[in-house]
Amino acid sequence: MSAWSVTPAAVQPAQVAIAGDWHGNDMWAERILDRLAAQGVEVVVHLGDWGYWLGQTGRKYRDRTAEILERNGQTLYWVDGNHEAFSELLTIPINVHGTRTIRDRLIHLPRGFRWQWRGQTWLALGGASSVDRPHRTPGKSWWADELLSDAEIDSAIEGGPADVMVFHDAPYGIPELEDQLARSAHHWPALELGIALDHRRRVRKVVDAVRPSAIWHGHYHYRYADTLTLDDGHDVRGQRAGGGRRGRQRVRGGVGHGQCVTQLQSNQECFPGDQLPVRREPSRSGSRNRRASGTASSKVRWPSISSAPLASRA
Ligand SMILES: [Mn+2]
Repeated sequence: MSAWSVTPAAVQPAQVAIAGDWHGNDMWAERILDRLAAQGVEVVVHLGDWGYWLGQTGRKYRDRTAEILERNGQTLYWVDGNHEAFSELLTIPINVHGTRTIRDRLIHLPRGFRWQWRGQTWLALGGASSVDRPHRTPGKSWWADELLSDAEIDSAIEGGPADVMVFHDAPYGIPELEDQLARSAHHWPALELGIALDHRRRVRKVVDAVRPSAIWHGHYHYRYADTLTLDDGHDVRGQRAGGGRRGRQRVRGGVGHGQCVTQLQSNQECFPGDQLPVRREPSRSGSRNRRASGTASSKVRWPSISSAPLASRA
């Protein structure tokens, strides 16, 4: 049995899986976690809409997930999505490490939580808007807390630069995603689309300030990889995680010594060789950056994960 911790920094995995949007489906959870276990993956970062629900349904899902994690020797760290029961989740106290222990091996990463994996700073930032809000009941299936607050955004920015960000929502301006959203816009009320757009712009504000090289997000149930170029030319590459009906999608990723290589895999589909480069600040990069570039054949074995990272290429 591997060690686990309520704080991801205490675990330094050679490989991590990134997943998203299980929506409380314990069959998806088990299938994905078992597959990852077979690949030796012990740490999963989940991008939200993991499925913290009210009542017995929610409790059973949490118990079941914890059982699988224990059996497999895995730990799951998750950021909140929009479909989580915030009225209950937020009452769980934050521990001294800054996380919430939902169950053993099942750890919630609050908005703005940061940690270090192998020299890279990761930043978690949950939240998103529900475009189907008119069909939901406040306090039972919808919570105003789903949206990032000004304070959360300010706090995330004040933390300074990060190398990798994990969101539930996506930053505004990723061309492939915005195109896809425009194609599906007719499904949703204009008011809700406006709120969603505003929320992506708020997430983008964080990305502009934090300048990660790579991001992963969930929420949209749309799988892609694209590059977001910030105003100053800084590139951010990313994809969303598998989810919804695509719950079996996995993306493998890992963090190596000063570099991060990911393989994105969906069933038999594979996006090989995607790289998460190290931070490109001149003061710290130097030889490490050069070594990182182009070494898809890392000595570290990269697992597959279910979401997509965005990594920048210089
Ligand atoms: Mn969502």
